Amino acid sequence: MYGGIRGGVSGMRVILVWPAGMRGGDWMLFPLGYGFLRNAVPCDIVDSSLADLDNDRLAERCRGYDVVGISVWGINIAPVEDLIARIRANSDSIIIAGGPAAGQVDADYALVGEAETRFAALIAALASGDENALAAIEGLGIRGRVKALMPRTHTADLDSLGSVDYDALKLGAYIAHGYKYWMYSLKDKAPTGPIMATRGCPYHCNFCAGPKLQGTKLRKHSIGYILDAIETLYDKHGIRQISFLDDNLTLDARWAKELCEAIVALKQRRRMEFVCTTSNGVRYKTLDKELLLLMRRAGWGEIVLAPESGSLRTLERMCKQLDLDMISRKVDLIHQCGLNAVGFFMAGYPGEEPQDLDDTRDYIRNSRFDRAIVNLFNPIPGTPVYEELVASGEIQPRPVRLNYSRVEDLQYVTPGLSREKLAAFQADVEPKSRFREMWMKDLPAAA
Ligand code: B12
Ligand code: SF4
Repeated sequence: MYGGIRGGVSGMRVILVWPAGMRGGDWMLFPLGYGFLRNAVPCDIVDSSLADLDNDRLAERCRGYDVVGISVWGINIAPVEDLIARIRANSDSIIIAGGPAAGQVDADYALVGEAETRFAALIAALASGDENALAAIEGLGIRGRVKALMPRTHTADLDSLGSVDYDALKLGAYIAHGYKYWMYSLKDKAPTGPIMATRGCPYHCNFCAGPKLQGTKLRKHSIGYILDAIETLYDKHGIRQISFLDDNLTLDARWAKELCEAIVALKQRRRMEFVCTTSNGVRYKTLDKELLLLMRRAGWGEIVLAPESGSLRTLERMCKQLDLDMISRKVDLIHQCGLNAVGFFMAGYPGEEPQDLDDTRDYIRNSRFDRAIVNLFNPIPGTPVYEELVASGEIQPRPVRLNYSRVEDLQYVTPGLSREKLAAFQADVEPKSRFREMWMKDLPAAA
């Protein structure tokens, strides 16, 4: 286990709640970020979806704490607003919002983006009542006074943030509640354990908040740290699917090869059997035959790529910086290495017209992806495209529920299209998006 920064004993009683909205019909989000925050500040953690607490009972549960921390994503803004009102009606706890959409709710303080060090500094400043220390916290939002901003500095040494204590986060309870997915081409899903091995992304896709939240420099945990987490998940929690949550695990190909080699060696030495996934996708450019074969040997069964569109016009506006022909060649290479290829696509990007949707549909049909996953565009606060749409008056900067699959939930529909056209596109493309039912267990054994 790796230690972690400690905010010291502040005397503050702190609770982190994982509020409503982090669980849907067939999915649930695991509070990995809380695993790091609790290394920085001693605190209790309560997940409303595990404990089956409605907002009234959750607010009651927070009573007696000096500080209540709440994670806000675009998907749970309304329930968080409701929770904040109930906590305020019940107690005078200080409410701190964190997470990607923290700036969108009416908390006392807000920290958007990576927060371990700033959270420890905030609790210390609140405990001491030192206004100067409060003012020195980068990007801190203060209710009615200062808007929360994305941090520009990020922790360079990720290992210094400490190991995630999966026991304390009750990983077993998540698995019992069905937390076991995000591998698209595997039929029988194994118990899943999440790891974030790197943070940061140097690309600037206009629709994505990743680089803003975690910076544009790729930072990596040490390979020893990652193996340690894998062994803990395997031995203590019976995990057989290691789910890398990274934005871009393979961006530094040399390091990714070393990581795969280390996983292969670990598996051989300890006779372990597990699969690995990178379900958020990887950039195609650094994938070569050597890396893909190593990934296959380490336990990958599929590689997810994100072309996003078959329209060159749209790709340009997205600032995706990708070459569709090269993606097609990479898909072939992925297959040659005995892996499935999954593609992420998006429809309804600002400025799109029916021709762009046709281009995307044709690209998907002509591609050799084993499966295509099509989402609808919905603007995410904090991203360049969101700011552009607000500036042009096309959307109002008000909290909305992020949803990428239901046309009726879209905050924005580009003028060249309509909800009907997007629904027709979904109906046309989605049912045909599994081209090859080539499931993991049918793959040839790794070389
Ligand atoms: C992994 C991931 C997922 C995983 C989640 C796995 C899990 N945890 O169970 C999966 C794939 C399931 C997922 C799903 C979705 N995701 Co996602 N996801 C990410 C990703 C890549 C990393 C998040 C993560 O786990 N980070 C690791 C931990 C350590 O960091 P963290 O959770 O962010 O927590 C840190 C800070 O945010 C902060 N913090 C968080 N909470 C709190 C609370 C307090 C009180 C404090 C002080 C601080 C704090 O401190 C933590 C430590 O630094 C981010 C992009 C990114 N690079 O951040 C997108 C991201 C968070 N996802 C995003 C979105 C939109 C989604 C979806 C809604 C997309 C969809 N297709 O529907 C879904 C939601 C589920 C659903 N089906 O509806 C957006 C969020 C934008 C927004 N404003 O809300 C992001 C930013 C990507 C993007 N497109 O820009 N996602
Ligand atoms: S979509 Fe992927 S590559 Fe583009 S900025 Fe976000 S994390 Fe980086």
